Amino acid sequence: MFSECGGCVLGCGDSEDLELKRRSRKIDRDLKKEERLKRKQVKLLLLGAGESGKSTFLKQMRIIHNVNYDVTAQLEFRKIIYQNVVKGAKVLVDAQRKLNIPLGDPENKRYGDQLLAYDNFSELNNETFPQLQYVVNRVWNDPGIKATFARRNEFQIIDSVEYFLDHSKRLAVRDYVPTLQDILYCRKTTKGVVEFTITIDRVPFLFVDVGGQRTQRQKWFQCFDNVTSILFMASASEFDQVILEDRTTNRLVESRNIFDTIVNHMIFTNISVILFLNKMDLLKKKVEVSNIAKFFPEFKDVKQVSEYSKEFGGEPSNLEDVKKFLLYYFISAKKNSLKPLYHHFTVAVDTGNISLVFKDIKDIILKKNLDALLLQ
Ligand SMILES: Nc1nc2c(ncn2[C@@H]2O[C@H](COP(=O)(O)OP(=O)(O)OP(=O)(O)O)[C@@H](O)[C@H]2O)c(=O)[nH]1
Ligand SMILES: [Mg+2]
Repeated sequence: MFSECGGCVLGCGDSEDLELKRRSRKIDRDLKKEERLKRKQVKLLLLGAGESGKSTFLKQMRIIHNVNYDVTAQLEFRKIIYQNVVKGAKVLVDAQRKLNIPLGDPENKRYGDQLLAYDNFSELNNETFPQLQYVVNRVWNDPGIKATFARRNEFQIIDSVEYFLDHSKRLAVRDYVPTLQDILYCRKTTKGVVEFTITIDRVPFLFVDVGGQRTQRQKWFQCFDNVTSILFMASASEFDQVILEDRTTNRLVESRNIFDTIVNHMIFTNISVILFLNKMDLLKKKVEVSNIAKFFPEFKDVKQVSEYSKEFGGEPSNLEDVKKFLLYYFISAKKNSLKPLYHHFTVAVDTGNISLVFKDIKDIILKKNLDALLLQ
């Protein structure tokens, strides 16, 4: 008798034949399982300009859903945090000199010189940073540097520099381990595409985090398949700043242009878009010192904000008026009035805030996913 595979002719026994069949059935089962999982999977695409808070949002997802950072990751953050602090202090000294702002204490000039000469960033660690902390602190506490910092919209500096410079002493100990808050403030530009899956309510959520800077955006298209929802991050506090890439284009204009492309893109016709007007903590401080109407003259003209029925002629120092304008500014980019657009005002570094916001959007997303599954 020949077995199905004809193996006996070659001298192989029935048991080998059975083993082959068993393996083949297992592969089939695994493939089906993978297929089912893929269909059930929620794919969330994080989009938005550079520094809008996409990676910070993903960090919050890990924190909120208890996907801990291991020791290697924590130590990696430590290194980047040290770089954030020293580079930030160095940018401030450079700007103070270029803007011709006098130092409060002329003695601090030599500390500034020391920082400007420093370029050993790859060597920064828990042994080398403590040696520099005094220099960093002297510089940061100088009134001239504080005056420079107040004009930070005129040059390029990361938003978290204030947080880290205020905490530099705490970071300058040998056994320093970044706290979750430190990790949230840690700034590292995303290059390429980062995928991370978290199982939430027994559903696999695949978060896709991309780099938002101009050179990174050509990589976005490779992630556009099978998207459940788009989480679009816009930094609301950047209305008086220009982008790093060309140092000319207003950051809010850049952000809205990207939003326009995404929200009106054919491929996303049936995809829900959730807009996050992020960095509300920074916007709150910003409206007190910077007049949005100077950068967006239409601020004064906006009389009717969709979703808000009341007449509107804003007050630039009023946070609520500015929020309404920003919402209008983004919503008005959407050409299809029937396409729903959800929005949230967020502080991505605030775990409590993002936890509440995510609870809200999770329901929308899961419902969308269920609808899609039922349609299949
Ligand atoms: N104060 C404050 N800082 C924020 C907020 N959201 C993000 N940040 C900080 O802003 C910086 C940029 O955030 P990222 O999450 O790296 O921005 P991104 O969109 O991933 O940027 P790319 O990777 O370049 O596209 C980080 O230092 C964050 O800590 C916020 O709501 N408030
Ligand atoms: Mg990023």
